[in-house]
Amino acid sequence: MKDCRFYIFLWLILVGSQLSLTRAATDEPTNSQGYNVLFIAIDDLNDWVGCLGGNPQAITPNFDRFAKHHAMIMNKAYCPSTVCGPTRSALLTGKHATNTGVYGNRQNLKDAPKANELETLPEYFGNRGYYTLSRGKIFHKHGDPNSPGGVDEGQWAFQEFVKARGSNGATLWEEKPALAGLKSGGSPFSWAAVKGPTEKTKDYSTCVWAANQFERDFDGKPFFMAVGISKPHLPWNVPQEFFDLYSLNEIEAAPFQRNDLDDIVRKDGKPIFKPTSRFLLADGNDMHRQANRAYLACVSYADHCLGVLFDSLEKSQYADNTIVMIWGDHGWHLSEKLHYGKTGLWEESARVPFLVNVPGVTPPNTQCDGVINLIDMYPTLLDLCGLPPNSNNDGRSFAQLLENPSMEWNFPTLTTYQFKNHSVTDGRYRYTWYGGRADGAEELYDHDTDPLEHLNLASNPKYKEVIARLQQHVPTHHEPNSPSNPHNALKNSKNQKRPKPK
Ligand SMILES: [Ca+2]
Ligand SMILES: [Ca+2]
Repeated sequence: MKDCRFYIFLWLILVGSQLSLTRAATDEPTNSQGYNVLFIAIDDLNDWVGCLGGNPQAITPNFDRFAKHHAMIMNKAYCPSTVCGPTRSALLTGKHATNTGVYGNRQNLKDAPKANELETLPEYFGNRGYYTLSRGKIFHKHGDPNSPGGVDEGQWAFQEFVKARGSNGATLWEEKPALAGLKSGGSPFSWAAVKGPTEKTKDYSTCVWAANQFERDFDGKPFFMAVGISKPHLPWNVPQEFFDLYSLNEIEAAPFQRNDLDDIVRKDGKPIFKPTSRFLLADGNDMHRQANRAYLACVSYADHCLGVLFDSLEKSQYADNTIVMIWGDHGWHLSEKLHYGKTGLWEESARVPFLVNVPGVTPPNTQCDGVINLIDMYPTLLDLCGLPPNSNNDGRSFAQLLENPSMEWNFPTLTTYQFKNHSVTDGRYRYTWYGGRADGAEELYDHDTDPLEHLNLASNPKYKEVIARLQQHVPTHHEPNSPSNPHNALKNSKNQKRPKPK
């Protein structure tokens, strides 16, 4: 009898714990019971953050403190695409580029017939009882004469949208490698110390705005707040104090192999890639250390701004019922693969920083090696907040993984760059297929023996089965490119009419 009571007692505990874990998934969200969501995007941040371990020189006390006291770090988080526009379009619509045709920065999801009617993540929350608000870059910006200022930055997706503003002050000094080689596109490869003051700069102002929101209420509703941080996106112009954190003489530049691209070849044996113009500028001018320091200065600046937000949240009424997801939109190379920037399908481009706090669920100061994708955030947040699943979502909820970070989690994930180029990783191997760029050329890397992806194993017959297994995750459907906005972002947008979707 005693045994029987014990088992009933045990059963009650188990049922109780199950109920508490799934409570959020069944209750209607309210401000007192359900979760709020703080969704923080950091533009072009890689893993050069203290607690993420990508560069031990990084000085990021606020990230580190947040991780120590509140966050789980997802070590194997990947982006759906390795450039701003398509990765954000995918994670916000919940659909991969292969299903929407939004493959590049010039393609506004609102012009894409397969994307323009999808309910985006903030809209989904806003249409189901949440108060939604935003400041800073969440959606990619496009020229648009039909919206205030001629800029479509996704303001339509939020109930309250505040344009990011700020002033950097005068430039104090600038190290600018000759920009002549960079006219073909992308942001200027330049960096400068600016006068500030830091308190007037854009990201700081954005974080003060966000910090102030924790002192208000939202008409009795839970909130979904999206905050976009713009650094470390180029140009690397931040106040002098952040450059001063790093001594140029002591900076160790990231390692790279000069012949690293030689084993990535077409079927005729010719190399697919060559060093980028930014790499040649930094290399030719012996400026790798300067470039590394400038990026680190921007990371420390972003960390400083986020500290304001973390402090305010910690002290607020929302500290214990707000899910925080902090993510970078794609990785960034600093000389690895003879490349400065994004757009690769290598680990340095595809892997993103990802910190998450789900109060009562994620244990703080922990790390998880389960493979996830930013496109999984949409279904995961619905799951955690008890909203109905969206059948249009391509991603998979990883809510279970947050409860149990060491569970079996075997879901290889996809990163795409432009039409028909894909990379799949299962956390150990990375398989890449250039169906669009180089007639089906391939790469395979084994991270157990080669974490920096130096040795391309794709032509080694020993790995035939590994390749066949990962190939199953390469999409077979490729939606054609959606219409391109001829104006990369904002220039002359007043004269442009957005083409009506067919
Ligand atoms: Ca970006
Ligand atoms: Ca190589």
